[in-house]
Amino acid sequence: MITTPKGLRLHIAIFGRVNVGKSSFLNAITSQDVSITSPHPGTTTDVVEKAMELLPIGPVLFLDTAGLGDESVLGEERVKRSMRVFDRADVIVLVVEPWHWGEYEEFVVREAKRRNQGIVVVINKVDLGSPSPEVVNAISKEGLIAIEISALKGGQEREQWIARFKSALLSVLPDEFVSVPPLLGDLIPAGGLVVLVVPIDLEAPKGRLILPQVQAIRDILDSDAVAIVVKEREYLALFEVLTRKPDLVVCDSQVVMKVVADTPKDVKLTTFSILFSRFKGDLLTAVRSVRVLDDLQPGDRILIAEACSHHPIQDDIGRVKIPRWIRQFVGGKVHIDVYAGRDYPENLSHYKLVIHCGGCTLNRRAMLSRIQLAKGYGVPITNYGVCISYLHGVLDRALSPFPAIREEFLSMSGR
Ligand SMILES: Nc1nc2c(ncn2[C@@H]2O[C@H](COP(=O)(O)OP(=O)(O)OP(=O)(O)O)[C@@H](O)[C@H]2O)c(=O)[nH]1
Ligand SMILES: [Mg+2]
Repeated sequence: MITTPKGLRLHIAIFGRVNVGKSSFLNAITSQDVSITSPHPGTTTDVVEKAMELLPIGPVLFLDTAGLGDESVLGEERVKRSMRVFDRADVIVLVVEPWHWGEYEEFVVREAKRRNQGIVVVINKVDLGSPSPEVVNAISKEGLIAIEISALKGGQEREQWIARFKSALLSVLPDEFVSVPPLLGDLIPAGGLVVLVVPIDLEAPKGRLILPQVQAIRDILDSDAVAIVVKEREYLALFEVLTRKPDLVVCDSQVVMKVVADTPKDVKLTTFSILFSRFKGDLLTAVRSVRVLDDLQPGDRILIAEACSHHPIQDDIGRVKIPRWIRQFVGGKVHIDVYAGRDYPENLSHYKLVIHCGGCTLNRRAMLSRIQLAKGYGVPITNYGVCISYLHGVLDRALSPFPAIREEFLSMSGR
């Protein structure tokens, strides 16, 4: 049942000339025959609305409009109705054919820009031909994001272009439509006790804690709970002075094995990076993807992506430690590319797996967009924390605060 009021849904208006495949696009996305399609131009005559849950974005309302043809008269009632949709939309999807960009497209882009609406260009029917240089140039001149699709194709191809569409959509939609799950507040009772295990090693910045640790402390305080911060060396001794067991233990991924060993079995335990996988991204996707590590062959390529470009230190986690653990795990030589900062390869197709950092310096929208981009290439994407715990054989334990995801992990690994 759809209960979100229309006003809280992201309104996505689909514009395009007659017959470009607007309705076919909508039907493919919704996996339903929501809107009638036909080879005859002018099939959609009134605005067709379709509300749905478009994960990971949330509730959306698609508005499929009647296309304009060169013979359309701007004053026509049908055209007026389509134009009114502009005022209701948060984001515009402009569907075009690979060989046609003209006044109509310029008009839609101008109207959307005037209203500060995000635009995603969908170049449909690429099964009939690649986008012409005119179309490619016009899109790049306008600085627009475009994806190429074939709305009629099904199966994996459809799954992948839908992911690419979501990635593009995430990069243009207004911030208020990106809902952010709690960091850890929902995992603890009010008045609860959380222990944060924070190593102070060479990687720790001088005189302060790092962002995920600070955010965790703040979230614990906001939840009216108690935060205890301790290094891994003092962790075991802490239990001697605690009068009750903690409700949750969160540790740095790099000390997860020691912390697992030192923590009573019935205490929930996870890592900062796993918390961030949920907070900024998609923990379930990260957990499903990490299993790829089992099937890696020598010669396979992996991408390690780090959102910030901190100064790499000698024993850097992304550049040195994770690659070393992976090579030990795979028992052979895998190619590992490391990208840091704003750099993120446009083409991910030759990677078997992407391992992304927690993304504490990215906003959720950017992280989700990167995840969808990888899915768009059919490439599994996991996160540092999930990967490190998996490589050390303790992911099962580190998922204990997330029983549904842990169950899925256990069923996947047949353990
Ligand atoms: N070859 C090919 N044909 C497509 C594709 N997508 C849609 N079509 C065909 O294009 C025609 C028009 O599709 P519609 O989805 O009705 O297009 P529309 O933009 O909604 O058209 P109007 O509502 O008339 O403006 C239909 O015959 C579709 O089967 C595609 O990716 N490849
Ligand atoms: Mg239509």
